[in-house]
Amino acid sequence: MEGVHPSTLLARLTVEALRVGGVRHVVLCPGSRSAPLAYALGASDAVSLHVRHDERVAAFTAMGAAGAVVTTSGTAAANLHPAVLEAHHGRRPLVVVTADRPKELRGTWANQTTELQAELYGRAVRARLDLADVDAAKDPDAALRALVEVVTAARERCGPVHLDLGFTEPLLPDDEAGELPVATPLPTAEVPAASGVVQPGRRTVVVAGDATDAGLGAQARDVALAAGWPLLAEPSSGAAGPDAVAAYRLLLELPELGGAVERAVVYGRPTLSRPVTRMLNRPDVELVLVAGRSDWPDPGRPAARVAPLDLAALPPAGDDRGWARRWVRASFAARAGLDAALDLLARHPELPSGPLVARAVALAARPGDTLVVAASNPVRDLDLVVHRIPRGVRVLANRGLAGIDGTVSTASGAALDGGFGRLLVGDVAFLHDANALLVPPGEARPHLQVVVLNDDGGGIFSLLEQGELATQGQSEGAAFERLFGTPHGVDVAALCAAYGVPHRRVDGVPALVEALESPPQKTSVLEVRTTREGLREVHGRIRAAVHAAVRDALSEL
Ligand SMILES: Cc1ncc(C[n+]2csc(CCOP(=O)(O)OP(=O)(O)O)c2C)c(N)n1
Ligand SMILES: [Mg+2]
Repeated sequence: MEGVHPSTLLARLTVEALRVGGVRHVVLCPGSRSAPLAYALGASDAVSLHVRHDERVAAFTAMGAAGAVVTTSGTAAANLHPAVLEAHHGRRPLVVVTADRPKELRGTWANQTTELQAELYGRAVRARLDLADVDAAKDPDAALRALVEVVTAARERCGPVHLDLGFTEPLLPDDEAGELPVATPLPTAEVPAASGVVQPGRRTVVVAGDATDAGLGAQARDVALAAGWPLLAEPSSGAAGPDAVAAYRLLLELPELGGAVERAVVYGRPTLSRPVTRMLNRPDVELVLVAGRSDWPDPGRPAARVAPLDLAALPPAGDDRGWARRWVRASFAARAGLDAALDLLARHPELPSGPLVARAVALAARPGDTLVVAASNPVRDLDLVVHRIPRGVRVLANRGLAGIDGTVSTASGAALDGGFGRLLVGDVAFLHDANALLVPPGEARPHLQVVVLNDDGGGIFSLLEQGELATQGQSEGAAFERLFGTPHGVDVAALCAAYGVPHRRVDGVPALVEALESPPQKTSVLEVRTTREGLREVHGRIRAAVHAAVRDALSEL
């Protein structure tokens, strides 16, 4: 590319590397130093381009789309950090491209430049490249290979990667055409096909935790069904659906079910409930971890084995028919007990309605939909009714660090492919990321229905130790409200109006169901008002109803 300015050349090489590295969606924020990238992306058909103002939003949007985010230098790069950390811990591919000054201008007080940028994300990134345009211009083929290697690492190693690109002025487009090197995809590393032989004769449960690799969830379900083992599936495991045990976290509390487990075969990373964590930490429970890729994080205690399980090596179904029958019965009874408790709740609109809303959202999902669920109560409410999610629904949750930031952005990124997406989110998490609704008028707004469960604050704390303490006296209660409950009184309708996003408020289950059945085109908000008052009691009632139904059913065995 004789004659092309180095900054234009590096920008074009970067777009080529994104294309060949499998990136389909690029989210760009405006900036001057990143202008060469903006021009190159705007002129390319190789990727679809989305523009956002807010870098934190852009990064989570890119993560939701398994794509790339492109920003200018300085604090813009720092605003990507939450998504980088989530992608690291949640094992989601994310390509971060930050524009920088050439190396000689860093650390010289040049405007909007920090010498920390190239290594800003530390060990959170799987691979990184600090490349100046003048160096890329000397050997474009080598530069392209280096770029492709880093971009490809995002997918292959399931995590974030960082390209910090030093651009020299002028930061303007250069119409000079020229031969651009073309990259060929790197060969993908094979997942080693190890097989784990699981000895028969132990009371086993299959735990399917959060997994971004949907194949892992499908494997968990197949293994559970083939062996006749109960499937304890978190919503974002890829194994949600009618095969999963209903209200499993409540069943684990019972000695004849959870107490009798001798072995857990764990897929993905379970994070949602204390009964699961407690079971996995029991020294008498043998732990078999099934890793889709080699570097799944340590569960916190030594596992007996870490291996992709070979289906053929499983004990024959019915290895312990009594065990399987016990769980099947329990799950049926739990479904009925749970439904009865939720139906009763529906008749009391003055009580917290989270689990009821979660059931309606689960039932409204259709195969092919994407359902994103926020941290805090929403994901735990959905976990309770995981068996109500139809098979074939893609369920995502930011469980890497379980942050309440970036959730609306993640969901809108996940819906960028054109399919229908729905997000179930609490009010605080929604407000935290309200800027995800800030989409420039010319940009495509994804088909996303945001269901905000508005209990005016952080309901989850009522269910934790802090909430228990708050029940003990008036002053404890007042302190709790200020420090943890954090009511805000925000007018969600007015907020949505400011962003130009359609808002609708529904009261009661029939109106909710109707609104879920006919989501408007593009992005919309459906607000369900509820209360935090009585949350502990509601969960107590659900637990009691499920336990009673299950005990009853098991006593007949
Ligand atoms: C970025 C971040 N800050 C703080 C927290 C701690 N936190 C967990 S849940 C929660 C409250 C969430 O409230 P809301 O979204 O309304 O859901 P609810 O608990 O009411 O169901 C907070 C602040 C977090 N997880 N992530
Ligand atoms: Mg709330």
